[in-house]
Amino acid sequence: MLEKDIITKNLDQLYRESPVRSLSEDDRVVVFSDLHMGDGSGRDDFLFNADLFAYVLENQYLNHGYTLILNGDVEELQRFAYPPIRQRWQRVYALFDAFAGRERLVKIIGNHDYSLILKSNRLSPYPHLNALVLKYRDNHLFVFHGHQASLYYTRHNALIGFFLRYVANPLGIRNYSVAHDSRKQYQIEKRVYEYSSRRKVASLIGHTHRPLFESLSKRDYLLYEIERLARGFATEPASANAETGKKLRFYKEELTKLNRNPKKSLLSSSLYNDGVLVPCLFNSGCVIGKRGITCLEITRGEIALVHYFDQRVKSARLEEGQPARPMGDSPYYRLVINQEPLDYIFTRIRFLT
Ligand SMILES: [Mn+2]
Repeated sequence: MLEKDIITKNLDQLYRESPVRSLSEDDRVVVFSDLHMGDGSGRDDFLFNADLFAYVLENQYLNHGYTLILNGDVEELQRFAYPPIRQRWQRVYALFDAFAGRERLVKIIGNHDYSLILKSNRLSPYPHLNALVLKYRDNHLFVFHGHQASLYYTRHNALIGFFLRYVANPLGIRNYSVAHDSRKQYQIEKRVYEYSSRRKVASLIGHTHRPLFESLSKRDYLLYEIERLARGFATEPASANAETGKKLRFYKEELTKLNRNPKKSLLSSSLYNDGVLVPCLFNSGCVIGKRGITCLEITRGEIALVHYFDQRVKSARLEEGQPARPMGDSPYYRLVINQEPLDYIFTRIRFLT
């Protein structure tokens, strides 16, 4: 059996066995993944955005009726034991508890916190799912971490865990994971893209730490925007030209920067280069980014990719001329990167596949 076929079979099984929840226009959902919470030491990747994350959970989501979906790799159990994580991040767990107390917490397993789903494991108080299907009208959103699209992770996860905990950790190797291997990242995204497109579902994953909206990476998005802005430049009112020109130059610079990074060269190939783009793949990104946090939001039948950041990256983001909104009196900012109605997305999935 081909590797590709085994993965299709695995994902079909994952899908079949997933609980299904209906999603209405009144429902609000936020999806975060890849927190990689550790023990608070210098080797803990979660530390960098921990305050920002807690602030956002409490002020943007908890008291506004959102269901919190944690889509895998919440605890970094391949490098740390569970008790010190729980001990160090009590404030964050108190927030998870508050969502759970209102029956608005869904915790999905990833490859770095996999042991928590085992029946013998009594460490975590939350139930864990392998995946969740959200049913919106007649359409389906398939929410899972993403490592299931790689035989490498489904077969060797325990071994990788051993390496990270007993070899990489003492040597001070940080964040050794799929997030830093562009070839694996690309393969996983490509497989989930192909699967979702074939099954006519929209998949919401994490795992690769790369935010994706409608199957578009940042590079694809920049190319699209440059095309669109350049096309509009000639026909728009002259008064808008200065602003459009500024954006064009900025996007061009960002693209040049991306292209200059040799590690990213593989990722420059689009996921859909063999045909028309199908907007069936979304990735929430991660909580441990050096440029802040990204997540996926679903409200009023629309899905959005949202970026939260603080003053450490503020100047860079605001220069882009995008409407980042300061959050209350906090040093934090919220920026909706992209937003589309689910109906529009599923119409395209239906007709383009
Ligand atoms: Mn992962």
